Amino acid sequence: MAVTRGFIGRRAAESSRVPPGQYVTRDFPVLSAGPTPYTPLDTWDFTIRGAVDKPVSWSWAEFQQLPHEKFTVDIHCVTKWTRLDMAWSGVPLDTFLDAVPTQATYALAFSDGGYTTNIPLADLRGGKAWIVDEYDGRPLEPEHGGPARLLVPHLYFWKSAKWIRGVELRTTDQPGFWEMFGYHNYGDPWKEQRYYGD
Ligand SMILES: Nc1nc2c(c(=O)[nH]1)N[C@H]1C(S)=C(S)[C@@H](COP(=O)(O)O)O[C@H]1N2
Ligand SMILES: [Mo]
Repeated sequence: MAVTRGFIGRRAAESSRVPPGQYVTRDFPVLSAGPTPYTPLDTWDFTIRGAVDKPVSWSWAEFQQLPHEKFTVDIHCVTKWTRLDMAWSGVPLDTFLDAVPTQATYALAFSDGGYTTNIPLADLRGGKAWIVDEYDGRPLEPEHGGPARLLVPHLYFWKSAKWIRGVELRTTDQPGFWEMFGYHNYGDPWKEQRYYGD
């Protein structure tokens, strides 16, 4: 029964990667709170602002020239789907944050269309978060946040702001869009921090 054992072994290995209350899907659902914005690349920029001496922006061309990392991670959505081994390419947030001295400890990501989400600044540092512009070897599709989205795979997927345009650095925490509507302020999938009070 070597075949069965191998099959069960792979399933067991996979299930240890699936947080409580989640199921594995092979789909890539689209979840957007509003219409998909289409911002021309020649007007796109990415800005670090807020608790900084001076805001700093990168144009699309400048962003393209920054060293990109290819990486594969599991994604966990609060609506309970988990997708394993998603392959992305993007620029680590460290690249931007290292260029902008700050006393801030909180961040509020902001997007075209008005979506926001708050994340402790420490969770954007240390190679744990990226601005991604490629999924599965192709430019990120507009429905999934193209031209570029935030990716914070260790938190529920609502923290990965699509159509991102920048990060506001803050000395006080400011709840974002879903956080104001009752989602958990932090959103750790391994602790099932889905909603306020979890
Ligand atoms: N700008 C923006 N980013 C967003 C959202 C949104 O509505 N607008 N939805 C969030 C939620 S709730 C989820 S689950 C994921 C969904 O990403 P996907 O549509 O690529 O699957 O994006 C997150 N980022
Ligand atoms: Mo979501």
